[in-house]
Amino acid sequence: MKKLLILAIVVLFATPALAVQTLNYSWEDGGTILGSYGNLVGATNVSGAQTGSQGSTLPDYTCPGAVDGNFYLHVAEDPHSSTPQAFLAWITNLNDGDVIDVMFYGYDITSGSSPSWRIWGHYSDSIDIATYLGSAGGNSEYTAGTGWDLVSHTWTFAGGNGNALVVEGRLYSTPSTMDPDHTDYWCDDITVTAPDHAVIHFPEGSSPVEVESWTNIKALYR
Ligand SMILES: [Ca+2]
Repeated sequence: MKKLLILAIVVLFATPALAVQTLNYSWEDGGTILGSYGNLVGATNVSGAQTGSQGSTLPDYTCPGAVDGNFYLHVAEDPHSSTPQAFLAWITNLNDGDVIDVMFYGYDITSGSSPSWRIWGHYSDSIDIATYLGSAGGNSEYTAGTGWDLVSHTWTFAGGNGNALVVEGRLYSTPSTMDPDHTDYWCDDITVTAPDHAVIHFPEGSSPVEVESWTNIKALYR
């Protein structure tokens, strides 16, 4: 009887190490974004050098091309107002205490000033990415202004009523409010690490079956 009790206690406390999955999306399949908030326009999948505007209506800076592979994402803020968000990834079926790590590259050549990217997040349910169930916070650091800069953040899930995390690429333009100013942004190469029981969703191109990502294939049969 005593042996059984000890065995029961051992089983109770021998929790296996939580298995995690890491998936990457690099916009190589022609996808754009999962959604957006605010004055975000012109979400397009691009390749090669791109010319854009940093606050003016004239093209005045250039992105040389993707940081990974051949394709990447373009978005713009037009007109400047508040802080637009591009929804770059969506992690569903999460539980409180789950750890989610996300990083992506944003293009920024203006150190210490706009335009700049930030990584942020908010909670949703696992059925509709458009549900907003409160801010999840993020990283207050901006892209560094040295070209393709990495932004990253680690969340410990505490979603309240929600069980999903929407990862936002936030756009910071100067001046912060003025019509009709326009700023172009580019990003690429997002990596998400989350527990195995979660489902990681990325944008999808027109032929998701060709993508080497189980997430996209699973999403077809959701
Ligand atoms: Ca890419």
